[in-house]
Amino acid sequence: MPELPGHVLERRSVRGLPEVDRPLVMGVVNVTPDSFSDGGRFDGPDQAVAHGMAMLADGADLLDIGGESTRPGATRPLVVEELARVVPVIAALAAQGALVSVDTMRAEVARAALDAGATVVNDVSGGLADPAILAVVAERDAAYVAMHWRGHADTMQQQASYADVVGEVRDELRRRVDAALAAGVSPDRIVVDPGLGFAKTGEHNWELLQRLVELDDLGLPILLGSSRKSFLGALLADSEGHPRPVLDREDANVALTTLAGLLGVWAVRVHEARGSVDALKVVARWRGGRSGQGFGAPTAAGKVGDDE
Ligand code: PMM
Repeated sequence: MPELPGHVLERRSVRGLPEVDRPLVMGVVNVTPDSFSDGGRFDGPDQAVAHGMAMLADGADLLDIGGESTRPGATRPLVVEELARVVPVIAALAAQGALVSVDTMRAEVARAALDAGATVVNDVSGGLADPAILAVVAERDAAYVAMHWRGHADTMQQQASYADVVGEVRDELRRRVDAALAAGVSPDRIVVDPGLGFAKTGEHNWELLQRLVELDDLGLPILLGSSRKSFLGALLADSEGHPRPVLDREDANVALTTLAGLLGVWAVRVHEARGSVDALKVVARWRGGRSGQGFGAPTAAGKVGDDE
């Protein structure tokens, strides 16, 4: 296997979730009228389910269904609204055999989502918004993503202040993991996520990405969510300084998926599966694995195509 300069993350897996020699691809299905990235595009249950199925066909390993926008400044939906958005979509996708994660900070929504067939709880607050969520995860032995978070969308950017962003994110994540363990969540079911863009400036995001290996001290699989975020828009701004529009940041995100694959993260959370799946196939093949092994539909590995 070719060696990369410097350190890379230790290979880790999550009990009960697919174990393959590459990062998993988590496809995002936002069932919200106001998500910053695709708000309103998939807010009907049928469109959301169709979008999820299309991402699975593109090779996504699991689908993350969310009914609350975390866009800076967003207001929170009522619990009943969030339930009405996510539960039918989760039930329909799980019935089709999809592996489903629910993106929620609420215990009540997590419980209903698990009842509807979800197997992962992706909590952007790491248990801070609703500490009762940890007991739900523990009781159901669900997989749990603890993301780094400092406050709800209406105040989070005021909390983007760090002396050492990587050290503080690591220490704050460690406290969230300790809280999850204390609530009875199994250590082999926990994933951590630095929470790019959550109480972080673009500079903070880049520093976290540059020094990601330092989060390996936590001893847990790492999930990364960079897809469509504003730090990519700023990076790709035009000559007048206008950020690249949200739906036009995919190529840069695929580049980040490639880097994440080389570092060896556990999973990437993306709004479009195809480019990231392709990038990870390239990384897996370059590393010496079988091209495309374990992704979606089987491929004719090694087949000579018309253009070769
Ligand atoms: N980002 C968003 C929402 N949920 N979950 C995890 N674990 N990590 C993230 O980076 C993350 C998340 C915000 O983006 P979206 O609402 O457009 O999907």
